[in-house]
Amino acid sequence: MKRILVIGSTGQIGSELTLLLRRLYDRDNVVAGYIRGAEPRGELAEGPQALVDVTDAEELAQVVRTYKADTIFNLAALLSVVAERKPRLAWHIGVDGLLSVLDVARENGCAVFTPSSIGAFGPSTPKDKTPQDTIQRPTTIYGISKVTGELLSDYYHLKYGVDTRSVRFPGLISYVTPPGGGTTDYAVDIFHCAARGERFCCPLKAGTYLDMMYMPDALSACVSLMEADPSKLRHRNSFNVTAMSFDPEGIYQAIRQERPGFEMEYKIDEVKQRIADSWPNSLDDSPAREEWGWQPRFDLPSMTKDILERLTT
Ligand code: AKB
Repeated sequence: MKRILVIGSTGQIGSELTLLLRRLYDRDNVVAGYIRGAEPRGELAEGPQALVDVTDAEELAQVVRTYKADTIFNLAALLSVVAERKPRLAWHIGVDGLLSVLDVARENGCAVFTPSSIGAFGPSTPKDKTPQDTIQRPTTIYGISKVTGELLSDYYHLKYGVDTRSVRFPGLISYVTPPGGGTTDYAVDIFHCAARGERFCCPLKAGTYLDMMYMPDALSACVSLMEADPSKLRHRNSFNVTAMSFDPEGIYQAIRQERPGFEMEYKIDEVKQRIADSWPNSLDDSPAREEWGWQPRFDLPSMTKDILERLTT
């Protein structure tokens, strides 16, 4: 049975992932790591928890030793829009923090999962069906940190044998946890507006295609990759994964299928638009499908139906 530390357990993917891991590996084997001011609440607080700031290497090493963790889910990061406002902090958390995680993993024999993102690609990357192995010259500090993280994780695997694995997440859509400072957040906000019967003000232009994924599929990607047979993995950091690609008109029409009175207008946010324009329209995730059986369950219509039902009942 694994003994898991989740760093950043109270963030967007962290809280739902921690609860799932506790169901799969027993509550007492999964420690919810949090930073001051973001303490676990509700169901998340009903299990082991530890103050662990990824930028404090001593504290991190202490927590890993105390709980005898053998697997670390390192979810600490600033998302793309916030990172553009705080580039040094984004680098400190995303790169210096990751180095501390990799060092502690090396010393204590831990496996490490650190998500990358579609943000690891840039304007010179092929935009459609972006291949697994291709040009990565991102123009955001978020993307630059993610590419560095991918390289460092592969380096620790090749040089020290640390079992590092990762996926490049697209925009994650959850009806449970609110988004926090990302470019793809509109695809979450739109559902809350639709469920409240309000008109939605979209920050990205029609025709801005981005990869997206419903949270249950994102959680299953984390678990399946960390359970995968290592001898089958030709890649490690990081796998392209996607479930759907749509633009604002596409999600608007999908919601109107369920809520015909729903209305949307556009008010473009220049920062978000610039970031989105530098990212791919759609990823090719066939290596993830071949090497560890990645297979999303939800597409745009089934996700839309599920979210609206859950938000309105
Ligand atoms: C963001 O928009 O910053 C994130 C991402 C795609 O990595 N959701």
